[in-house]
Amino acid sequence: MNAHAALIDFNVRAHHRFYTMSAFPHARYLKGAHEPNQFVADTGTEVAVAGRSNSGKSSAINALTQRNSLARTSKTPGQTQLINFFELEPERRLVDLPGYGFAKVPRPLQEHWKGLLEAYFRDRESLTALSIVMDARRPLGDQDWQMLEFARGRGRDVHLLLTKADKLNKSDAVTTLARARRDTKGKATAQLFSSTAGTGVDEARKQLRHYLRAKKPGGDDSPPGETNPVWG
Ligand SMILES: Nc1nc2c(ncn2[C@@H]2O[C@H](COP(=O)(O)OP(=O)(O)OP(=O)(O)O)[C@@H](O)[C@H]2O)c(=O)[nH]1
Ligand SMILES: [Mg+2]
Repeated sequence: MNAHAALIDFNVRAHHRFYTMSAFPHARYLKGAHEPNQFVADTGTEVAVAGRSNSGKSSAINALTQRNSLARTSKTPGQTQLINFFELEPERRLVDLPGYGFAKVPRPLQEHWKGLLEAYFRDRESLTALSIVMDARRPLGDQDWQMLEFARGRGRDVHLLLTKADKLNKSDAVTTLARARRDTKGKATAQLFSSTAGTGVDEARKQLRHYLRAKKPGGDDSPPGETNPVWG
């Protein structure tokens, strides 16, 4: 790259950085937990992100925080093997849960994760809501439903991110969203999302902020954007 091109490149990056620094400028990785006694202190509020392995959870966390590599992303499924805690602001966290549905994970480890998740949902008072990330081309698989019912059974709100929406044409995307909303009516809210194209990121962040403000699981104030048709 010659000097002129390098300068332009620098300017573009600086510009990009300036405009993408604002969501959660102090977001940081706190720790990964393999056992409940490694969870960070159960104070403030947090929102967990679950979903099939490779569905795009870590990418969604990066898009929501406008950080390229806060959460590790990978083409190899099963990369997130711990409950990873991220601080967005003091006492406000996002939590990346291990992806489910990855057959190559040895059974004892799968059993361990199951126990870990049960402990997390049972005991975690700061957990106000769960976001389930799913590939918009294959939404609401059996395990997504299990996760949804599991979280609802423990009094948590659920918000579905139908991600990789960039892989669908407009009309398929609209149909998929309408069907997901119909199928989960009264149990979850849903929206289209794309980490790569930026679709629905602002809306999802708005919902996230709403959940993080909630005092107790599920919150008691009404959801944001009731006048906004993007929200279910
Ligand atoms: N086209 C497209 N690809 C995406 C999108 N989000 C994620 N991906 C790709 O999907 C793959 C998996 O993304 P991750 O974010 O690592 O998925 P994950 O759910 O965290 O995966 P595990 O941690 O392994 O369970 C990567 O190759 C991403 O680049 C999206 O919105 N659009
Ligand atoms: Mg991940």
